[in-house]
Amino acid sequence: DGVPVSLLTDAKGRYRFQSQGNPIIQHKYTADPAALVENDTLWLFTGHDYAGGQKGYKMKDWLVYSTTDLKNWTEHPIPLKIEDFTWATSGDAYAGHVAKRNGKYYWYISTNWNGIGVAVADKPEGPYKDALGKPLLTNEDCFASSHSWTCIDPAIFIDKDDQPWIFWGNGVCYYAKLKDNMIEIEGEIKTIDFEGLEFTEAPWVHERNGKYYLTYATGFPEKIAYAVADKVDGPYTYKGILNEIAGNSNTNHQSIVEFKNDWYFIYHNGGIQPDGSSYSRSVCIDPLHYNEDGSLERIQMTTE
Ligand code: FUB
Repeated sequence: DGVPVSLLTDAKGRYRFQSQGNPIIQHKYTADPAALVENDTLWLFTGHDYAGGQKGYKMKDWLVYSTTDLKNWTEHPIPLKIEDFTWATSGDAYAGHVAKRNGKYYWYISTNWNGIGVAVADKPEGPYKDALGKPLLTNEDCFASSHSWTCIDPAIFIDKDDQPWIFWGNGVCYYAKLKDNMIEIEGEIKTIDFEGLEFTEAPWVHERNGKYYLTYATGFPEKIAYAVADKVDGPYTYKGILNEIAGNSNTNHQSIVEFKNDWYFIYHNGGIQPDGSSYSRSVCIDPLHYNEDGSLERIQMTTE
């Protein structure tokens, strides 16, 4: 990546490092975090930006990290590349999200321009294989948008009744049910709409105490806003800004998870000096706090 660090990997190609605070990964540029908590391990799936100086996204593979304490991390061998999707090799490895179901791990990814795909693996660290050989969703499924990069940023939410849902979009927030097999859409594709919604991209849904939180990037440069509902498919009520513009990066892209009884807000900034930027981003983690009424305290971005 042009970052001066020599990677000492073990026999399985894993690299172990200690995070020195935010950004948590300093030897590579990482973006678009999506976390999955399984037992005592937090799995972190990210995009991978090229190193500094470039104008425009250059992202050709995705990365996977694991930790049990948010301090000691393992970087696993590259689990998935844009070229693994034969129908999207000209695209870029935009934001994705991994969900576990029926003992398998499903990685939903954006290819920019070419649609949203899904890859499957037996272990969270992969290796992952294209599950369909074609996109799961294309621009044609995004009936309410007119621009060519609208079919991006998938986020999965599996509800208490075991129903999996997929949210995605740029400019318009789309959602649909997934079938139990996780690789087909069930029924109609719909759009999220509520007063105050100015949706740029990066939807993420989580649930706490029976309330459903839809967080998403708003404006550009992006802030993260949130809305709350009693059901996963709404109606949602806008609640306000959760995270400010993330220093030196036009995009922000959050993931929210509970890990060992605490909640975390995971996002990216352009914080590595001197080359960090909107196109050479770095993943950060800060605590997420709820107020007694279920509203969210604004994120305090830290370097700790
Ligand atoms: O990383 C490429 C794109 O930038 C993502 O798909 C968006 O969410 C934004 O972070």
